[in-house]
Amino acid sequence: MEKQSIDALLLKINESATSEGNLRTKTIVNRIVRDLFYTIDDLDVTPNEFWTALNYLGEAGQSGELGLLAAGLGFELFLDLRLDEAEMKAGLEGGTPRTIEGPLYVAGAPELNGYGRLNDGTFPGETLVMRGRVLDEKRKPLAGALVEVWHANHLGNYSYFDKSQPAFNLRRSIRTDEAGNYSFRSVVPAGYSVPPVGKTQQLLDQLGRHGHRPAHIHFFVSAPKHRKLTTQVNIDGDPYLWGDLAFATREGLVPTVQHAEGSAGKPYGVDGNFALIDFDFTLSAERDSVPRTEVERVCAAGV
Ligand code: MBD
Ligand code: FE
Repeated sequence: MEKQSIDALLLKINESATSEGNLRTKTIVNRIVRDLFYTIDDLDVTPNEFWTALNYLGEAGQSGELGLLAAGLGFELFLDLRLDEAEMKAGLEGGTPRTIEGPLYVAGAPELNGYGRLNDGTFPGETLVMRGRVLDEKRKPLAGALVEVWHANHLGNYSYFDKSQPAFNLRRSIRTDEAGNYSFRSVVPAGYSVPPVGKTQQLLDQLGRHGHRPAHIHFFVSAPKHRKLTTQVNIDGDPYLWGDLAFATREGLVPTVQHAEGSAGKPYGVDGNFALIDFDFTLSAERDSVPRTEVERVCAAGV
C-alpha cells in the first residue's frame, strides 16, 4: 500500500476523536499504531499472523508472563540504558551500576536492622554471607539506608511464585546501621529459567533463544534525598553469566565469591565453609536534572 494511503487512514482515525482525551496517550498510541501499520504492510503480515500475535499477547497476559517477556525481549534493559544516558548527559557518573528489576519482586518483606537471615535454615543450599556498606557519592556511609534484597533458591525458584517455599523466603529489607553497614546470611541462588511450557518459552523457541538467567541477587537500595538504585549482583562463574536471557549482567556487578571458613562465620552464626561476598552500594544524590528512578510498577504484595 502507498504510505500516503496509510497516513490518510491514520489521520481519519485520529480525527474521529470527539473529546480531547489524554494528549500523551494519544501521541504514544498513534505512533505505535502507525509503526504497526507500516510493519504489517512492509512485511506483508497475513491476517493469520496478526491474529496469532494478538492471541499470543492475550495468553501471555493471562499467564502473568508479560513482565518476563519485557525482560526477555530487552525492553527492561533498554529503559535502563536510557536512564544511564540521561544521567551521563547530566554529568552524573560513578555509583553502582543499575540493572533491571525483573518481574519477581514482592512488596512487604520483613525488615531487619543491620543484619539478618533471609532463610529459616530448613531448606538446602550452600550458605552465603553478603555484606558491605551503602555509601553516598563522596563515599560517606549512609546510616538508615534500606537494602531490599530478593533472590531465587538453590533450584532457581522465587518464593511467592513457588508456593513450596515459606512466605518471603529469601526476601528481606535490611536497614543499614550507624556505620552504613548491611549484612545478611542466605543460600547461594541458582540461575532462573522461564517456565518451560509457558508463553515466553514459546516465543523464545521461535527466536532460537534460550530462557536462562545466570544466578543473581536483586536489590533496591534507597536512602532519603538519594536516587533509588535498582540493581543485581551476579554469582561469578555461572555458565550464563554473559549469556543472560534478560541482558542484565554488567561490569561492576560481578563481585568475587570468596570461600570462607572457620571463625570467619562466627558473627553470622555460621559453622564451617561458606560463600562470602563483599559489596558496597554507592547512591547518587537526587537532583532535578535527571528523571527520578522510582518506578510505579505493579507487583505482588504479601504472602
Ligand atoms: C528473574 O529472576 C529475573 O530476574 C528476570 C529479570 C526475569 C525473570 C526471572
Ligand atoms: Fe531474578
